[in-house]
Amino acid sequence: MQIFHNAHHAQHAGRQEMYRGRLVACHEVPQRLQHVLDELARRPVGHVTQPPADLPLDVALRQVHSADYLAFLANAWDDWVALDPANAALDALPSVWPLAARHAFRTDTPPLNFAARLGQYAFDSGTPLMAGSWAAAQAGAACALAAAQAVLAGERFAMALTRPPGHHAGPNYMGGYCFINNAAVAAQALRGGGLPRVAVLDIDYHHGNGTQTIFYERRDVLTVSIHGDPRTEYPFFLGHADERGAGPGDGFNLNLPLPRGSGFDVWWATLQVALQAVSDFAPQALVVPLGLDTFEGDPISGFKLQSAHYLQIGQAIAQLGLPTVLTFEGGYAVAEVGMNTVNVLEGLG
Ligand code: SP5
Ligand code: ZN
Repeated sequence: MQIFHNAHHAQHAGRQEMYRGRLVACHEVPQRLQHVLDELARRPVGHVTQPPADLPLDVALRQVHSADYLAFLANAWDDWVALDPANAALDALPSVWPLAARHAFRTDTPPLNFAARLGQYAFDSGTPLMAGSWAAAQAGAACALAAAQAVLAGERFAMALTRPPGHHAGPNYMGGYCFINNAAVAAQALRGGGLPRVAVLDIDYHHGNGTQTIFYERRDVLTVSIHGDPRTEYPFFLGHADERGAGPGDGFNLNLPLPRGSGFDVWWATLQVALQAVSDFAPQALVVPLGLDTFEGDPISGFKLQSAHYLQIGQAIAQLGLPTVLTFEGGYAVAEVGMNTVNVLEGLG
């Protein structure tokens, strides 16, 4: 398999995220990806390479994100520093939002103040943005696009091994450590390559809210997600079982929330439901937003999967028999994330 590695990922290295009234050390750190590369050096289950330099990246980004959001990201760091030169030493984090309440706040009058615009384009204060975030996110999207192109060219499996992750990023917002939705870029590129139906099977601990929203009214991209129940788990405001898609996309979104504390037995049984839904859709390709934060040792999550289970997960994905793009999403047990990721890839066979 081809593994497209984002050589620019470490330009995005947040210092702190807001959590319950405190700034705490970021969980989404560059060492995560380095551990996967180290494990791949020990167990070479694929060919680690870089995306080509001449990909049509801007077009691919505009197909899943709004032009105003992309312009916001491209200028965000400069605007943050222009707000106050002292900001150059700080990560940007939002602290004010246009709450969606009836007659309360407008979002059709974009504020000029950058701190306010940051709030308009971000849904949490856990996603620091710094000087290199845009470069890192763009290079990551290039990995996703390259992985899709590899699969279109006949590769059975390809992976975008990149951070920051992507599956929480929506059409016009960042959050959940995500800026550009790499899985959506890959799925859209597979569609653009002429495949009539593409399925997304999101197995990160957290609901893939951004991917769901991007494809919510479409029937050409099925979105399926297994995740911690949003009644207690992040991102809280999306990911319930009754969200089935809308308009032409009605019936083409499937959420399979599980209680915090769930172990492998219930997760595995739920995976069978997800795999059946993918099979019933009869797609020509699959995208798997691969989060390793379902691991029992994850510091911010609540499932109890063990390292050996990731081999089985890889095998089950392979048994679908579909050309498959994987994107690297969550997984914050840093010392184990390399082993768990490569276990999935080894399981693919
Ligand atoms: C891609 C992905 O997995 N994003 C997850 C974003 C979760 N953000 C909220 C995390 C809450 C952090 N809790 C800190 C616990 C400190 N002990
Ligand atoms: Zn996650």
